[in-house]
Amino acid sequence: MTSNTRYKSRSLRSEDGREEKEYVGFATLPNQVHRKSVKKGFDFTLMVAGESGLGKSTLVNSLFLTDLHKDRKLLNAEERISQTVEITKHTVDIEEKGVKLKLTIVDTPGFGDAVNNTECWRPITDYIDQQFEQYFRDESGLNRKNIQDNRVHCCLYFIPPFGHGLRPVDIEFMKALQDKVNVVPLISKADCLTPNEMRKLKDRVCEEIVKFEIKM
Ligand SMILES: Nc1nc2c(ncn2[C@@H]2O[C@H](COP(=O)(O)OP(=O)(O)OP(=O)(O)O)[C@@H](O)[C@H]2O)c(=O)[nH]1
Ligand SMILES: [Mg+2]
Repeated sequence: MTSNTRYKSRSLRSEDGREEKEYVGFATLPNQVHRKSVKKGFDFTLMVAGESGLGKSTLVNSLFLTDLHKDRKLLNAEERISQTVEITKHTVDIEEKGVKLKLTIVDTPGFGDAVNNTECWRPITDYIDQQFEQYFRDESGLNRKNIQDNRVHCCLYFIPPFGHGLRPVDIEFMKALQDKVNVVPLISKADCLTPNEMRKLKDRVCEEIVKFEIKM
């Protein structure tokens, strides 16, 4: 096989007028896929989970959805962020250097208010499973071009700052999620701790994650 048959090439005139050779062949497949997905944009879904009152909604609001310093005024007790009672979804379209990203943030109600916290992760794992099922159904359907990918890609798990590491409920919670979604543990309200306390807690949490074989 000569090089001619192996790679067909065609000439393209680039923006600055130079002649550019673009190879046509399967070697360009990665570029084609790349171009196609950049044009279409990406979907990314981030979820927050953990005990009630650890600042999940606050993080969501301050990260993406509200401008902290715009018309800032101190709110009274009722106007402050209220407790989340159901799974809520916010979507924002972000564009950076021509690459579009549809970012979805899923805020979940914290556990810990009930007397019995066994299986408190159930609503969250159910939600994740539902999104998988929805995607599966859409993919098996006729109109596969415009599927919106709502599968949860990443879950931030909030660890309370006042304990001495992970509690049994934290371990169980993360273990229930670990095979469905990428879990990223984070220590909430870290501003309440001194740098020393912070380091100790972090080391402890890392040790326990290894000990209990939690996949991050
Ligand atoms: N010190 C400190 N307080 C915080 C931080 N983030 C949030 N808070 C406060 O913690 C309280 C609870 O915050 P929320 O964001 O409502 O907590 P949540 O995790 O969404 O609670 P649920 O909706 O019940 O699950 C609020 O009074 C916040 O002002 C933080 O990083 N540091
Ligand atoms: Mg909340």
